[in-house]
Amino acid sequence: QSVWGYDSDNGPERWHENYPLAKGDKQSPIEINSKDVQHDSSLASWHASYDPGAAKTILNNGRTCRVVFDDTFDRSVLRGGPLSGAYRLRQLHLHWGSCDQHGSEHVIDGVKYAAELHMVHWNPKHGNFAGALKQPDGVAVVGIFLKVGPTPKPEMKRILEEIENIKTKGKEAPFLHFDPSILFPKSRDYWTYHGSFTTPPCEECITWILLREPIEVSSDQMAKLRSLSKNAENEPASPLVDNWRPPQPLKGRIVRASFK
Ligand code: BO1
Ligand code: ZN
Repeated sequence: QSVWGYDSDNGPERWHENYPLAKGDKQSPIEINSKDVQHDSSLASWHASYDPGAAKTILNNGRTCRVVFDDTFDRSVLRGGPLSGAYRLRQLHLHWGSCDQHGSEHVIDGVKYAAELHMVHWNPKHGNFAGALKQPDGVAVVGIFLKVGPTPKPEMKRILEEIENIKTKGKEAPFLHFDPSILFPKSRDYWTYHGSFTTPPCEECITWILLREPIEVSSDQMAKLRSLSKNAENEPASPLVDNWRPPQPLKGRIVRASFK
C-alpha cells in the first residue's frame, strides 16, 4: 500500500495503517438515521455568495474530478447555518459509484445515492487552508446528493463537457466563469454535524452541511462521470469509479437538522 486509494489493497479499510486519524472519534462520512437526528430551531439558514470569476481550473487527480477556485481573498463565501463568520470556497469535487445503487459517502436512512458533490470552504481566520485543517472550526463542506432520474441537470453540463479534456490522471483544463451555486437544490434544509475529511489523512476539522434535497441527474450524465480514468495517459486503462469512503462510527455525535 504505497499510496492510498479505493482498491482492496489500498482502500478505506487500510488507510489507518499510514493515517492513524482514520480511526479517530469524529470521522466522516456517517450514516444519518432521521429518527435519531435532533431538530434544532436555533439553526439559521445558510447563504452562499459566489463570484463566477473565482473559478480557475478543472482537474483529474486520479481519485476525483475537482474544480478549483481562487481563494486568495473573500471572493466566494459561505455564511450562516451552523457557521460563525464567512468561509472561503476553495474547490468542489465529487464521489460516485460504478452503478446507480452506490456512490455517495453519507448514507441517509439506509439510502446510498449515486453520487455526492462536495463544496469545500475554509475559515480565513486561520490564515490559509493548511492552517485551517489543523483547527476544529477550520473547514466547512456542503454536501449535495445526486440521484439518477429521467431529467438531466442542465447546470451539470459545464463540468461534464470538460470531462473529455481531463480523461486521465494529472490532466487539467481551464474552467472559467462558473457559479457553483447553480448546482444547489431548491430547498435549503440541511443536516449538520462535526466530522472529518473523507480522504487521508482524515483530519477532524469539518463542519458538514448536508442538503436534504438531492439533485437529479440523468443516466447519461452519470455515465460521463464514470468515463473518467484513474490511470495516467501512458498507463493501462482503469475506470475512475467507486471513489467513496463508507460510513464511519458515529461515536456519540449528535446530528442536528434545520427542518422538522
Ligand atoms: S472531502 O470533502 O472530505 N471529501 C475532502 C477531501 C480532501 C480535500 C478536501 C475535501 N482536500 C485535500 C487536499 C489536500 C490536503 C488534504 C488534507 O485535503 O486536496 O491538499 O492536504 O487532508
Ligand atoms: Zn469529498
